[in-house]
Amino acid sequence: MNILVTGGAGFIGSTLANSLSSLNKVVVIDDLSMGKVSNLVKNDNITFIQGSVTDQTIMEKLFKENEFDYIYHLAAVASVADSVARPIETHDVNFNSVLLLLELIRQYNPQLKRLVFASSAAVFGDEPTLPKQEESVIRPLTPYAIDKFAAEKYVLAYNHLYGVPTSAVRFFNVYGPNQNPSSPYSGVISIAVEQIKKSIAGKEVAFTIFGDGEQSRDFIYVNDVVKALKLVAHSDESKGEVFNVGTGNSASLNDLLALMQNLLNHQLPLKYEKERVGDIKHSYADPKKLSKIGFKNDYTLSSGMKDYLAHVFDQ
Ligand code: NAD
Ligand code: UD2
Repeated sequence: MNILVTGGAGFIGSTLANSLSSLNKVVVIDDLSMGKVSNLVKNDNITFIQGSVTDQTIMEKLFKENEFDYIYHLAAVASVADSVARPIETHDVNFNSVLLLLELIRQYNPQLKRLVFASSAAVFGDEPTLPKQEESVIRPLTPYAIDKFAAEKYVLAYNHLYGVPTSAVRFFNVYGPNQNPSSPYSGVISIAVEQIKKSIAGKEVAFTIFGDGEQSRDFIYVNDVVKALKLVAHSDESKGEVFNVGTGNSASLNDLLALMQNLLNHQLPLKYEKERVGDIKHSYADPKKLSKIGFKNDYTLSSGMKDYLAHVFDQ
């Protein structure tokens, strides 16, 4: 199969591209604004193109030169904070690129078997009802969340309007190897692992907890996210549908930090600051719809964390 992974040098994208590359030809396009080529395994099945999904010339050339069987659109500015600071630029990536992609598929890739679009649990915003089902109240609060929801709607509309085979997935809080800890808004687990690594190496660090640490999230391991992406892409019942991708369990930040410190037998110095503006207190998915098409997560937070730490400390 010939597969396109946009944002394929990023955290989730590279994990997906590496997994697909054992049996498929994979084309990765990424502008390396967050991703790294070193995230990708070296093999002849992966073709890397450095470029922006917003660049019409590059994207048109890509579709003139390839007939894709599957497309996973993961390219995005994945930072909520960035979207608040730069709404116009992030709208171009997080929304306009999706519409461009849909039009290119319509024009050049009629044989496509499926486009899977990466949306986010951010679309739910701060409406407190839990667990989150696909039909739960949508209350996007930031340009990132608004763009994700609008893009989701276009992706699914192209299925019932033009017959383009599409699906969308809303990731909850994904963690695992290759997650870039470099930004203060990187995934909390990637930041905590980075800090505990420095602390074990004897560096003077302290992990900052925004609030009391009782905030909870549905942390899903990246290997389970890749499994869900492939399942949604290949399932007949998933066409034109959106799926929440989470474990259905939540853990507080305090539980998470305790788990990490127990697994590494190391105390991580902590400091407390006030809650981040716009932070939601609790979030977790109702995984029913995804389980109905056969999904079952392989990792608990404990086994996922063990696998992640093994990658980090064995490097
Ligand atoms: P990431 O930042 O590692 O991956 C995004 C990739 O897209 C990066 O490699 C980046 O360089 C690339 N990119 C950004 N702008 C681009 C452009 N204009 N052209 C081409 N490439 C571009 O983050 P991730 O966590 O792997 O996110 C992947 C997808 O999943 C994103 O769409 C994100 O919004 C979504 N998502 C992630 C999470 C999570 O918990 N990690 C949660 C919800 C949704
Ligand atoms: C996630 C997504 C965000 C958006 C949001 C929607 C990531 C990285 N973030 O934000 O894009 O989809 O969900 O709900 O995918 N925290 C600390 N200390 C730190 C870092 C974080 O206390 O150093 C807290 C943070 O304030 C929050 C929790 O940890 O309460 C989780 O933070 P996060 O950025 O990993 O994820 P979240 O859910 O806020």
